[in-house]
Amino acid sequence: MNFSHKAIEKKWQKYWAENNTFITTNKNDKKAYILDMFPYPSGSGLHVGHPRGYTATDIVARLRRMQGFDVLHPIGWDAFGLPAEQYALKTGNNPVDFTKKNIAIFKTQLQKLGFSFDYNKEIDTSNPNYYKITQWIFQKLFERGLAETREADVNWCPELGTVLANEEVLVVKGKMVSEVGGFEVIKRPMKQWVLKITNYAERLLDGLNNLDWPNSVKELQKNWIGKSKGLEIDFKIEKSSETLTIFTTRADTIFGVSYLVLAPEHPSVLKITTSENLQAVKEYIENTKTKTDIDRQDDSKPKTGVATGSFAINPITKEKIPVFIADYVLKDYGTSAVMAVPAHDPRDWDFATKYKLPIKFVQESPSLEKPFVGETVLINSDFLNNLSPKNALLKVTEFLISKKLAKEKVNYKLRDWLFSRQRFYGEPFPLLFLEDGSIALIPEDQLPVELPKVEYIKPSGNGESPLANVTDWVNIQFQGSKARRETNTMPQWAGSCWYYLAYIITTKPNNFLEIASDEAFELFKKWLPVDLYVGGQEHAVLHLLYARFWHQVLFDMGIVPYPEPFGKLINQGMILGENGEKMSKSKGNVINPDEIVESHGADTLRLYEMFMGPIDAALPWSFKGLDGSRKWLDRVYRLVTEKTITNNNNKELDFVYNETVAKVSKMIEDMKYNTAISQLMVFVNAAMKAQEIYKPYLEGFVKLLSPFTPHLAEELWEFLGNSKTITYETWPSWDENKLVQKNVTVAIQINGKLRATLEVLVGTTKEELLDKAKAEKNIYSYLQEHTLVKEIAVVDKIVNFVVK
Ligand code: ANZ
Repeated sequence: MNFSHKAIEKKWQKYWAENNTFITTNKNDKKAYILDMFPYPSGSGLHVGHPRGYTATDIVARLRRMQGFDVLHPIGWDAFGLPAEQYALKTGNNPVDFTKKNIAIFKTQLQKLGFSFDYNKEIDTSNPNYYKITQWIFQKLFERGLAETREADVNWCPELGTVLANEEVLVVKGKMVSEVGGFEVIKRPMKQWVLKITNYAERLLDGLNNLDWPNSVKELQKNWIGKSKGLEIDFKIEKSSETLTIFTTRADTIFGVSYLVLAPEHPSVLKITTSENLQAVKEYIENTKTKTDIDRQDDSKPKTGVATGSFAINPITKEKIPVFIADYVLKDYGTSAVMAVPAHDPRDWDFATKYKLPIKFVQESPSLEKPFVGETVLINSDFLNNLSPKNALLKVTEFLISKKLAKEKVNYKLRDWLFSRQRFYGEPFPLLFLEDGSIALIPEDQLPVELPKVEYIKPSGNGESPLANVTDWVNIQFQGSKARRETNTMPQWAGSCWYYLAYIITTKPNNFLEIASDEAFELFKKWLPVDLYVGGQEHAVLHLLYARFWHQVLFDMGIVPYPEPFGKLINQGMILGENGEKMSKSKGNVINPDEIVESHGADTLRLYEMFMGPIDAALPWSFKGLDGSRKWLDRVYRLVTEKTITNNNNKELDFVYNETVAKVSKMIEDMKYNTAISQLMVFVNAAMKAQEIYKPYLEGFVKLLSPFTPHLAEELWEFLGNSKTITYETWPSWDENKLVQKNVTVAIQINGKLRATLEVLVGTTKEELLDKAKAEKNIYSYLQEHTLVKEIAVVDKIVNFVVK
């Protein structure tokens, strides 16, 4: 008989909820903090990609409980966000209600999948109790000088009268236009909050060394931080008091410099531009405003620029070289000034060939027709000749520094974090702008600063947040003076920067201990760092870097005891459509998990997604595979409920059982779930063939199965005569001795008379013994000549054929 997944799943979900089965315990020395990247509760609900990561963590959480660990396995909602706001703007609704509805749908979906989350720890980043602490942390960042307002460039669309996020801007023919309407978008400075994450660049880099993360993610963070060691070298401008400081990592090429080039935004540009060149320079500067940095760095596009009319003096060769401006030099990197060496830098080569500037090779090069980037020795470089680039760099660095013409400099690609959004649906900033221009923090006992409860939100129309419309919220009296609130809100990243800490101090849903209390500190000491963190690769830099940054600040404040939040990280691979393409509504290849839970059951979905292949690989969905998983579970059900169970071990399954326990235990540790399931299948095949099954082996098998398909496992556990949940049963152990496969001699008899012997592995099954015996030369011919009436096999002992 097959089992009814609907009945079983409903029964056990109810049991778990009523018995609070997965409540976080605090009674063991060993702990496991198993964390999923919490979802954004979007209107479209859960997709089949979610359960892949969630099942992967659930398996470890369930294993750890059975191993006697205290387990923290929580879930919550990354609930502020643009889609809810956009939906609200479109429909004239309030995003708060919409988000609540979505959360309810998501939660039901998760519960139907049988994840062992402790729902007492449920959090919602848009809950005022939650963002009270987000705001408190922001105030601490402010007090520590890590948050400040700055004129920062935003994407301003004059036609729409609003600021746009980068994601809302397209680049068409090298110009920025709004995604909506295709109107021109320019960069415009606006007062914004920035968080000084760059102060932590070195520590964010350093900390990576001790993390058990995929190398690809570490590399992405390293590149994002982008540490670069080089020199700042001063070049004097001819007939002027101006000096231009450039940043270079290749000071060894200084004999090959043929011009200097500044970003159009460099502050000295207009000071050094001659009157003849002023017009062209100004036009070029205007034109640059419509370009994105990505565009400026696109090396497939021809380089452009204009001369300033001024000349600089090479501090070593004393040569006179022209000074240009060009948009391939970025304003926010280094000193936004570059010494150009066309022979050995492809960008400078393109520029120099276009504008017919001299090209001087200073390294031995295979061709003079293209730039050379390599390790050959220096030439045409006076005291650097014949040195390797590395040694030349050491020598010229020493020389320039001793002459006070340069200083060593480390630059980072990492930029400070733009922390303002012109949005309604985010955390309000907990501060006020006073009349005298100063900033006052809202006193701690008056937090949170709640979002105003408005019926519906409308855009402000002037580039500010819709909150600017709510004038009686914005303009208030504060300590006898007129004050204005910040109308921008925090970005969605804010709430996810500390949610893994929130779970630890959650006393009941959306209720928290004071984050800076002794009690909280003790709990942080117990639970941190997160032992396993699973989520999508798309968070490799932003979320994972921002959260590490906040964590390091909280560490400096003595609020958390360890410097890094996430010990081990795994990125689950994407589930593609059956056709191998990314699932998307427009392609019509989206699989709805609710339907699968209906038709095949949650256990089947869980098992199938874990059996698909390695957890970090992108793999296509297959209904055939799904059916196969269900069929196997039916087989498991029959095995446990229909086979004869015995309390005497006839040793038949000794080897395969112990092998299965050993392998599955190890494979779960390594998150090799697909091979773990294969091994469970090996056991089932062997057990199906056995005459009867030793009960402890069957129970052990059900335990091994339970992290993967918990509902069915509970049902079978109960069938085997147990009255309590399997959740806290002891994980099976194995007997090393039984893993050594020993040979035994098995006698083969015909009509009771010894005719041959067989050397076989201990535990060789009856079927195999019979097959092997029949293939023995003597026996084979004997059986050919007679009629077989009966065959008997006893494992490890004897085979007897009765013939006529
Ligand atoms: C001379 C030179 C010769 C350079 C050569 C490279 C090769 P990273 O590793 O990224 O730090 N550079 C400096 N500031 C820049 C800016 N604001 N925008 C665009 N390019 C800039 O690279 C540093 C190199 O990038 C610097 O070294 C400089 O060009 C350029 F054969 O100086 B180099």
